[in-house]
Amino acid sequence: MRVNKDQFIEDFVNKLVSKRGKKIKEANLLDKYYALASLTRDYIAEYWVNTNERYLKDNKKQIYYFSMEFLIGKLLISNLMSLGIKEVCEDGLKDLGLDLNEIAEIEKEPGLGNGGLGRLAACFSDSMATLGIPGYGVGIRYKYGLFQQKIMEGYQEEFPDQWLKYENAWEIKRPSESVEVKFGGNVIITQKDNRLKFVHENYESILAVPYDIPIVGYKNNIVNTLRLLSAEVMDKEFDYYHFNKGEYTKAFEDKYNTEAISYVLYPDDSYEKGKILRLKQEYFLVSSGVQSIVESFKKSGKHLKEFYKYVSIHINDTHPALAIPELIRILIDEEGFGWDEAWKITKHTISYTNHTIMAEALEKWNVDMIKKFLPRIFMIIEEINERFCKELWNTKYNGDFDKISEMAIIADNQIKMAHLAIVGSHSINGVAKLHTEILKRKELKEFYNIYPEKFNNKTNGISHRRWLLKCNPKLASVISEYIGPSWIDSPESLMNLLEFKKDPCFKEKIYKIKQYNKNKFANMVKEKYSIEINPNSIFDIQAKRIHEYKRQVLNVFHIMHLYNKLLENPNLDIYPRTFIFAGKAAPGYYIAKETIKLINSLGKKINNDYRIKDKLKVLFIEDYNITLAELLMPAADVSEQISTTTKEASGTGNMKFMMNGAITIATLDGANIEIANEVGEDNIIIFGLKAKEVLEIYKNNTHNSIDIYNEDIRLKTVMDELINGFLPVSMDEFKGIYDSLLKDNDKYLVLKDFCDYVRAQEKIDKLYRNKSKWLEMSVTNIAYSGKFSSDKTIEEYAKEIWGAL
Ligand code: B1H
Repeated sequence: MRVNKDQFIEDFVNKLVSKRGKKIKEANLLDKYYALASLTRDYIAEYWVNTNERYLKDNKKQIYYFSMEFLIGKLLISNLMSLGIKEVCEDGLKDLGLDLNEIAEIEKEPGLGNGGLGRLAACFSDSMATLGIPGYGVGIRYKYGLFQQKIMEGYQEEFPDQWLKYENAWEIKRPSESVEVKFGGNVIITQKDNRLKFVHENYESILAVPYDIPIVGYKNNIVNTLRLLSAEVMDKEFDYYHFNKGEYTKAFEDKYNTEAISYVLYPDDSYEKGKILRLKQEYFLVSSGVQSIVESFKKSGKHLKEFYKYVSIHINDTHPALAIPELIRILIDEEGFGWDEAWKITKHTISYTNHTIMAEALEKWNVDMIKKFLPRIFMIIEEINERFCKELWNTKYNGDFDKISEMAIIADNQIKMAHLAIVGSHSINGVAKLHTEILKRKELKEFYNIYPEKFNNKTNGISHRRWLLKCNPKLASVISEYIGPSWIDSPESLMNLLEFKKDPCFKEKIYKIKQYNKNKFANMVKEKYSIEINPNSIFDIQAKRIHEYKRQVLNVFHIMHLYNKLLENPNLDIYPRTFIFAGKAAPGYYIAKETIKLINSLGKKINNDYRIKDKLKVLFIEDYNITLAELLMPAADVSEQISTTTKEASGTGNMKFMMNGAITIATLDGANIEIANEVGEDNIIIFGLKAKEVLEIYKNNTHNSIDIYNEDIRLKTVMDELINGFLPVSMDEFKGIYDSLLKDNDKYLVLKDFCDYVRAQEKIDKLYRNKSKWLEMSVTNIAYSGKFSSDKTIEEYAKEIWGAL
């Protein structure tokens, strides 16, 4: 859009008055933020309306991305950038004596996601808008996002995330587009004109109220919509009968129970929950989403028979998989279709992404629970299951009861959501090549055998606009200076940087920018934690959820080993390193929480040990979120991507670090493999067991952690230090971690990979000393990172899954 500085200043000053009732002099930071955000939304509005109008006219396929999580991050700066008016605003504010960054900082981040899966949904929304794909995000407007993490005495403590405490400047509430979602009750079956009719009775109604957030395409005048749904009571706000009797809690009980559905995001990443409230959340999202889509499709005047030609519904993991029976329900019960046609429409409409193969994360719902809360949906799932099992019997597996019950959607009183999602959709994709191969050859092999055409890979991607252009403006501008700005529209042209990987002048600039970003980070650390870190040390960062399979403990063991070596010989030549950790642990995940305590205990010991002359520092930065990630990625020298091979489906942090010039130390897992293939083995440090070896170990149970413990004295020392009073905690503090590694035979193969990890870390130490070589590696990583832009990923989804480009 176009606005000049004077016009902007006038608009802003007027907005302060109209929106906040204040003149500049009296306005506080919050007033200024809300005035600016509200003005930005006004600027967006025109394009938003036009986009919607065009989508309506265009007759193009509409893509609905259903996800329980959208981790979009702060929006003010990125919206200004997308509108192309960030500089003008910055200048205008400066004239008023104001600082854009200071104002933008006060925005509350919507923490509506746990990690990679939620952030992926946000990057995809960004890419769809920028590519002009008519894409809608559909999610839940949780009143409380992912908990805020505080570290107290080294332990994680959780606090509610009150992101809506004031107001959300970006959203528009649309009560008139609310829909009714029904829970519980019973289904009456009657027969009329030779057809069964299903009538749902005695249900409880909940209103799904939409709030729309604009998703602004990058300088293309397109604004897509993220629709978040909030649960409200249908009509009765409270019960006067109880109120009059003075029973206030009872009077408001229904309201509370209803609204609880959209109160809080479940904080367990990749971990089975099986909670009734979560089931209600999932159906709430899906039912309101599908109903609205069908309604608006009908308004277009087209026949529902053609629904799938104009609508794609993509489900982000199985969490929204009830979209399948819900669409069938609407088509049959409300629109009068027969089963066969409803089934065909549904299957052609829905596509599914699998994000994990870990057994504990595969969703299963108890049959009785679904029967009770979603009686009609249960009947439909039963029907799908019966027909599917019959198909198996009649085609491939006649008489093979074992095979059929293994593949069934309903078995052992449980509904397997992944099976439902595969059977009821036309596409299932994994999120990195290795992950997809494991799905096809192992985890979902039986399904691949019967539906090979449904399986495909779509390696994840990240928005290079947020993860380079926005979070590392200095790097972005030097890149543009050397290769021109075309990379912003076509990120793969970052490859043109390769031409300069040996150019000393360019490399020096890259070095200076890294130092600038490291200093910025060091200043934050000093201010917040009163810890001095050396910006000339290697910043070695592991930022992600705390999980055993991600192996923060392997990182810790290496640090302890270095520390032991320094204690033995304080003059040992170790390049100074600052090890930085960030990440949240699921509140109920004991070992993950202990890992946080372990990192902090080690930090306490090492950071205060004058003997090692500041050669090592260990930091745990609390409350990892998008905003912190935007500060961390640009400051990293080393990116830790050290999951047990085969366990990390893809990873996306790996791509963000690489894009900001960090060198990756990695196992050949998830998308690390594809990163390694791009940059070549000289530009990434690979270690550890290969997928084949890990699968072999798991299959044949050939691994014995006690043997490794006894054979490697370095490892034995470190392990013993967990429980012998070496760390400033009681001796049994880390017994859980210790036992998981020895007694429980180290499921994630930390001990097995330790030796090679130490070797790889030594290589990093050596490489970093060669500044010229290191910078060449760094530039090479940035150059190849364009491959991992979510624009490219989304293009593939659109062409190969949605049929939309
Ligand atoms: C990923 C999840 C996940 N995989 C359940 N699975 C959740 C599962 O609240 N839940 O119930 C939430 C999240 N998240 C991650 O997805 C993978 O571990 C990453 O490897 C991958 O990069 C990311 C995006 O595909």
